[in-house]
Amino acid sequence: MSMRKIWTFLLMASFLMPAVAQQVQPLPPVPSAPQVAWHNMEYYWFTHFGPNTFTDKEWGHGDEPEDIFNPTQLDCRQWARTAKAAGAKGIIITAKHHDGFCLWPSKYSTHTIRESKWRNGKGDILKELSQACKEYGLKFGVYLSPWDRNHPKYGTPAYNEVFVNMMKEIFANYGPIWEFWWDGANGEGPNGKKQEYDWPLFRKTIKKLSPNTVVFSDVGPQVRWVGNESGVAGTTNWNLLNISGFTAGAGAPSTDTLNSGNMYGEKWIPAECDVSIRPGWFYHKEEDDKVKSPETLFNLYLKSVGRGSTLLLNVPPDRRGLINEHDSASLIGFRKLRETNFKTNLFASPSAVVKNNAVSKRITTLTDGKQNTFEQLKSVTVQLKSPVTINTIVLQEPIQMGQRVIKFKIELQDANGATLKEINGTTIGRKRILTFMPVAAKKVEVIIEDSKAVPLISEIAAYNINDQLIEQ
Ligand code: FUL
Repeated sequence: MSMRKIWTFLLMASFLMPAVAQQVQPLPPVPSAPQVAWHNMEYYWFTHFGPNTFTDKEWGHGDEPEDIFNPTQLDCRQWARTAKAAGAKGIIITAKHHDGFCLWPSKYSTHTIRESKWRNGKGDILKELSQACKEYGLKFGVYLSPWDRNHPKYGTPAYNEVFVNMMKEIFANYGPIWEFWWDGANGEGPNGKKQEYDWPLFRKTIKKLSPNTVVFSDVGPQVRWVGNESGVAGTTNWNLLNISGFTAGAGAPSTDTLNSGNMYGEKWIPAECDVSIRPGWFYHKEEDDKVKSPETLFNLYLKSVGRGSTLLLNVPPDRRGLINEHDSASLIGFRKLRETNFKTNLFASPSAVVKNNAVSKRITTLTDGKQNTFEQLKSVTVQLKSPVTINTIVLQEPIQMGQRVIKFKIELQDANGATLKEINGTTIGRKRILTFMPVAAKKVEVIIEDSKAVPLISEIAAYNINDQLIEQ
């Protein structure tokens, strides 16, 4: 072959090669496989349950008599069934809140359900819920408060061992545990002392017991707090965080930093949005009429999952030990809103042609619904056969390759190429959902204006959701 022919061949080959950027190297830090799986869960439950449910408190003092805990019809299968029907992917239960009361018969405490009259001291909620989650195909997670207002050893080095032993007990008897939740709160114990938590020991313990569990605290190691309890991630949201010199609790980075992460953060520690369906974390009858509506929950979904985070929605069982009717009605409504409004990707329809502008080639990767197929591109154009009413655009990065996009722009144009709307954004991450007042667009262009490395996009989608769900 002559030199000229070789060049022609190479040039042809480069055009024919799939634009899927298989050769692109991941940009560290990247998420671990359990972290990718965690991101993909999107929405799951928190369940606050314990003596506070019966005393109407939010923070028990730790001196509540064990018999106060007495659900009349407890049924963890009803919780799991409701969570499943509501489209949640897992449940994290408060095995021990700040009052120290254990929802399992721990050997390392005398303030547990074993000491209560409930089921003659033979009940075990962690056992029942972990089994119910398995039955309904839900992931099971555990919240364990280091702060303990009951334990006599709290405030002494021996308490760190107690905490470690409790974790060992939980992993041994109720695993697999997909997420473990360390609350950073650190107040006074029964003797008026505060505890010096041995975080390195706690971390080492879980890593050894269950390396695939994702562990939450203000600073990870696998999942971080989003910096507020209202379920809202930053419009700029990096999955990266600098943690050197920081600890969970009072030693954590500022809430602003937790909310938006660090663009050049050293570790992949994404934000989780925790928020309650009610004003309080625990069930209080007087809040039955203050349960968040399906529309409010949908809006929270946009501000958490739609900003590259996950939604940890607290649904507290009532005094019967059941998910209350008020909550389940709202949760089913929330599911319906998600399903009906995100049913049809208008960019995937046969009437839309998606082109990577760099190679001017029609591509289907971006609308195949797969996070692991992606395109290397600076800009993409979607040409619609006839004008389509759009008020929502969804973008996704293949996060397994690292988070890259710093700034993007979307232009929606009419049949004459005139700009109808321009949307500017910063990060994309796992999923970015942008809503706006509807326009009838003929052409949509997404331009990646700045990125940390070669920009990669895995999915783009457009919807025309119910206008009333859009905040102005
Ligand atoms: C906080 C706790 O003090 C609240 O009671 C609740 O458990 C919330 C999720 O975390 O730190």
